Amino acid sequence: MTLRPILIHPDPRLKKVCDPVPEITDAVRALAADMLETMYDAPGVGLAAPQIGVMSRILVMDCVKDPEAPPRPMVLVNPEVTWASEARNIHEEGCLSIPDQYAEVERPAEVRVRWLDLDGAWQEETFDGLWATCVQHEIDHLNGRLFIDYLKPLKRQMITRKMEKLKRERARA
Ligand code: K1U
Ligand code: ZN
Repeated sequence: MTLRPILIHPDPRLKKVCDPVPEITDAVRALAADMLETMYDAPGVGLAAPQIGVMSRILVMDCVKDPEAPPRPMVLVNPEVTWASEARNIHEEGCLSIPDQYAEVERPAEVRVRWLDLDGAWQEETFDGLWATCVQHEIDHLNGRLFIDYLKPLKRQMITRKMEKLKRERARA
């Protein structure tokens, strides 16, 4: 398993729609293992393939909050939202590609999602709470959308400028 560098916004790869995965192969399983390792190391509760520069529809997440509870690493390939609740939820979001910036985003409180697992079998599950927020945030990444795209233009611009400065500083270091 390998830790992969996480792209920082702005980056054109974070704005692109990702390609469906045609087949579950050992390469897909190895990529998923790298993504989980990278997510836990960050640390984060989710990660989408384009955040490590891979333009494929794969996301990983683990939103178990209780440190005493066993982890629940999930890998979702070609995920699709099949149902979204009318009820909405406002949750504070962060993004590993936009470090140290947080904002409230309103989304459906519950979503049903269908995806391919690493055995090539279709799975379907309804998510709520942080799981629902996270899976929607990650599917947005697969469609080239970031949580700051939900914010007012001025706030989005302010965050983008901070990230440009961070990238310049990191490039100099
Ligand atoms: O996609 C990403 O950039 C990961 C992101 C997912 C996410 C977080 C919160 C709401 C929606 C989506 C993160 O994991 S940011 C880091 C974070 O939230 C966290 C880090 C350590 C412990 C708990 C949470
Ligand atoms: Zn993100």
